[in-house]
Amino acid sequence: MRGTTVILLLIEITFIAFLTQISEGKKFDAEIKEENLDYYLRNVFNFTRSYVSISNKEIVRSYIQNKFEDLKSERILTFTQNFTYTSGEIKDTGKNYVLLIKGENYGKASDEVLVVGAHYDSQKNTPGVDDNGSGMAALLEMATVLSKTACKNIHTIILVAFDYEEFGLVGSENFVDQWLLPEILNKHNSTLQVALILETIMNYNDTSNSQSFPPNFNQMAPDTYAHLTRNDFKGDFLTLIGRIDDKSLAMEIIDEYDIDGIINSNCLNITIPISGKPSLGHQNLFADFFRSDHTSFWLRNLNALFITDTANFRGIMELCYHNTCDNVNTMINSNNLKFLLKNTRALTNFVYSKTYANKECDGKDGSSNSTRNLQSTFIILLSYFLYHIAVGKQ
Ligand SMILES: *[C@@H]1O[C@H](CO)[C@@H](O)[C@H](O)[C@H]1NC(C)=O
Ligand SMILES: *[C@@H]1O[C@H](CO)[C@@H](O)[C@H](O)[C@H]1NC(C)=O
Ligand SMILES: *[C@@H]1O[C@H](CO)[C@@H](O)[C@H](O)[C@H]1NC(C)=O
Ligand SMILES: *[C@@H]1O[C@H](CO)[C@@H](O)[C@H](O)[C@H]1NC(C)=O
Ligand SMILES: *[C@@H]1O[C@H](CO)[C@@H](O)[C@H](O)[C@H]1NC(C)=O
Ligand SMILES: CC(=O)N[C@H]1CO[C@H](CO)[C@@H](O)[C@@H]1O
Ligand SMILES: CC(=O)N[C@H]1CO[C@H](CO)[C@@H](O)[C@@H]1O
Repeated sequence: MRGTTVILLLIEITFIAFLTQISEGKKFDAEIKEENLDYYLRNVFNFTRSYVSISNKEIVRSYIQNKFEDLKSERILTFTQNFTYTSGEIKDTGKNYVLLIKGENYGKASDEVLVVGAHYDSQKNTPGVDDNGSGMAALLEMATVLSKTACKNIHTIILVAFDYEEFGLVGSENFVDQWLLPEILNKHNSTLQVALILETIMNYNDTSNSQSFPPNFNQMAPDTYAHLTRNDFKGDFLTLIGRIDDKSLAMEIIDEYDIDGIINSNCLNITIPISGKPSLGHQNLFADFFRSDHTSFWLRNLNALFITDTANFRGIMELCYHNTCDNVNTMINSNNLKFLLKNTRALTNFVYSKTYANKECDGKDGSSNSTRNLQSTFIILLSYFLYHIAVGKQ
């Protein structure tokens, strides 16, 4: 009798522990919708937005600003960061748009801030649907679901739409030096976990040999090169490029990437053999790995990952990169939308897992808190009931 009782009790405890475990942590898979991403690409990031077409740029700016303003609340702040861009005779005011979701630790040294950034400007002659409308679409969708969830984050999340990436990474440099460091990290003594930089993230191509690579790539990233060889050089993966310091974070994103039923794509890490601040020599040697806003973080020894579909090294973008055909007709198709959807979900789930206390807010959203509690209560009652029947029988 003793033996059976103990075994039953153990089974019960394991069962409850298991249930608690699987329902821990929120996934935003249901809230992140393909149609929203599609909408942003078709209606917002569908035309040239560089300084030579300033009126278009203003349309996109006011769209982002309004979107962020709509999400504002007691715990969600918005900022517009203005900076001066000069180059030859061009003098323009650049604008970064920031949405800050305060964590419980906001303003304290224990805050481990997480940044997600994408640039909203485009090159001069391109509608820039993939470059980098896709990153912006993901950012806006992420902003919406993270702002609307009733789950309170412990650590602060900062989402930023950068200006002037296309002309020297000026927007992100200003963001880090004039805002992130003085106004947040140094002021509060808080730390940065990582900045995720969403570049071109929607071009999917599962045709053999659609993936190309920069010169000497097989020496620079032998693991990735071996994977490409095995995979027939298909352009069917998302790439996370980081330094040695960023690698463990990349591996955590790869864990989140395991979402079935959307599209058969992979997520690969490329680790550049650099630790700390990259030297000028490193920047020349690995030039292709320094082509976006993450560079502004690495140069200040802050963790960042460059997240990309590899842009001009894949399929149709070999032709369309920074060109007129990076447009709605070429870039928006079912596979690309599904790829963007999967990428957005995996990255949002990662952001959540790094900033939320999963135990406090679980289930699908805040409202299912009580449902979850009811479920647990029911399971505990059922267990006791079974236990007593078992004991009674002995
Ligand atoms: C972009 O979308 C807007 C809003 O739907 C539309 O008015 C405009 O014609 C589109 N522009 C291009 C170049 O397709
Ligand atoms: C940036 O400029 C806008 C006007 O374009 C202004 O409303 C805003 O207050 C400025 N932001 C800062 C921080 O100065
Ligand atoms: C930040 O840390 C420094 C050095 O440890 C300390 O002198 C300073 O008072 C701290 N500031 C805040 C706001 O906690
Ligand atoms: C895939 O890549 C191939 C080879 O580069 C290209 O010809 C084809 O158009 C691409 N397919 C799509 C759907 O972009
Ligand atoms: C969920 O329940 C916990 C504890 O009962 C509570 O502190 C928390 O605020 C609830 N979350 C939501 C979103 O209602
Ligand atoms: C991934 C990628 O190619 N991003 C591009 C965004 O735009 C800048 C400026 O033109 C390019 O240098 C980046 O390569
Ligand atoms: C493609 C690639 O480089 N993958 C590497 C990612 O990191 C893991 C863990 O260190 C390596 O085992 C992979 O080879």
